[in-house]
Amino acid sequence: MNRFVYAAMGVALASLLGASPVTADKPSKAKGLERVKQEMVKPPLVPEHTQKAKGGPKIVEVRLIVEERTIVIDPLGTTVNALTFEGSVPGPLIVVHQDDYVEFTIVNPRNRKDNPKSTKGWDESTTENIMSHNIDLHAVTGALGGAGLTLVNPGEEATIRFKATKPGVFVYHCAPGGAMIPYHVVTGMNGAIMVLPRNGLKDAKGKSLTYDKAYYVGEQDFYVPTGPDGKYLAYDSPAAAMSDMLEVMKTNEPSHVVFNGAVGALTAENSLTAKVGETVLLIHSQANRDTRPHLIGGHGDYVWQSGSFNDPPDTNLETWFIPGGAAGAALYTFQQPGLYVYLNHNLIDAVLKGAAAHVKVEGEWNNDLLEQIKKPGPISE
Ligand SMILES: [Cu+2]
Repeated sequence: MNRFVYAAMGVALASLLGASPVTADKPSKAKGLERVKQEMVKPPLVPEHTQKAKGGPKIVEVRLIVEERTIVIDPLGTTVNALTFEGSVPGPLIVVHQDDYVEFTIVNPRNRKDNPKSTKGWDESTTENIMSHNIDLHAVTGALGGAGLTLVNPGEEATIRFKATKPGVFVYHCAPGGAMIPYHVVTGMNGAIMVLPRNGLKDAKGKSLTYDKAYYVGEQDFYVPTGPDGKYLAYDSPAAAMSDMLEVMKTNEPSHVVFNGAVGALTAENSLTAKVGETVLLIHSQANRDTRPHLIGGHGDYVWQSGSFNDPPDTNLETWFIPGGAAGAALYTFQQPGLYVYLNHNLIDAVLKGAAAHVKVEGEWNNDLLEQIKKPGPISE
C-alpha cells in the first residue's frame, strides 16, 4: 500500500490499520476500463454529464488545481485570502455515476509559471501558493477520504483513483491537519461531488426523475476579523491573516455566510435562470456549518436532504436541512414566472450575512395557482 502522510492529520497509523496483520493488497478492478476526462466548470454551472450512465463503469479523470488568491466577498470590498480549488469558492462540482472510478489529481503549483496549463482559474490577484494542501472527498472509502494520500507542497501534484461506490452528493474539502483543517475549509477550500445512480434519479416508487438543468450552490461561512473601528481587516497573505482569523473562527460567529464565494454572487445579473415547466436540480453543499435551504415562492418537489440517492426523496418540502459537512439536492419544476429567492432560511444568514440567490423564471402566469384580487390600497370598509 502507499505510504500515508498520516502524521499531519494527527492520526496514529495503528488506528488506521487496526491490530490485524498486514496482508497483500487487493488489486483494483479499474484496469482496462474506458477513460474519459471531465472538464471542470465554475459553479453554479455543472460539468457536462448524462443523467443515466451509458455503458459500463468508466475511469473519469479529474484534475483540480489549487489556487491561493485574494477574493472580494461583499459590496464593501471586503477581502479574504482564499484557499481554493480552481480559483473558485466553492470548488467545481464533479459528476460521475455509481461504480465509476475517479482518477483524481490534485495540483499545487508554486506559481503561475509553474503550471502554464492552468490558465483557467489564474488571474491578476493570484501570486503564488505558499501552503500545503490535500483533499478529503466524502465519497472516498479509506485513507481519510484520500487526505492521507494527497498532501502536496507547492510545486507538487498527487493522484489517487477511487471507486464511487455510493450514489449521492458528497462534500470534498482540504484537510491538511490540525487548525489548518477548519482554516482551509472556511477560507474556501471545499466543493462537492455528485455520484448519480447508473439509472438516474428515482422517486420512492422507483419512477424515473429527470432534470432539465442543474445548478451547484456552495454555501460558505467566512470569519473576517475587524479592527478597533469595526471595519473589516485585509491581509497580504493567508499566513498573515491566520492568527486573527482563528480568533474569530473560535467564536463560531461568521462575519459572512454567502453562496458561491461572495454576497450577490448569484443575484442580479448573476441570477440563476429557468422557464415555467422546467425541472431544476439544485445541488447545495456546506462543508462546515448547518444550513436550511428554502425556495421562496416554490417548493422542494423531491429532496435528498442527506444527499443519499439510494434513499427515497422527501416530497413537497418548504425548507430542508443539510448538516455541516454534507451536500444535498432538491428537484423543483417551476410553475410560475417571476423572481424567486433561494436562500438559507436562517434569515439572519440570508439577509444580513449574504446567503441568498435569485432564480429568474420566464413563462406564463397561472392565475389558478395565484391571482391578485385587490392591489394594496386604502381600506374600503
Ligand atoms: Cu488547503
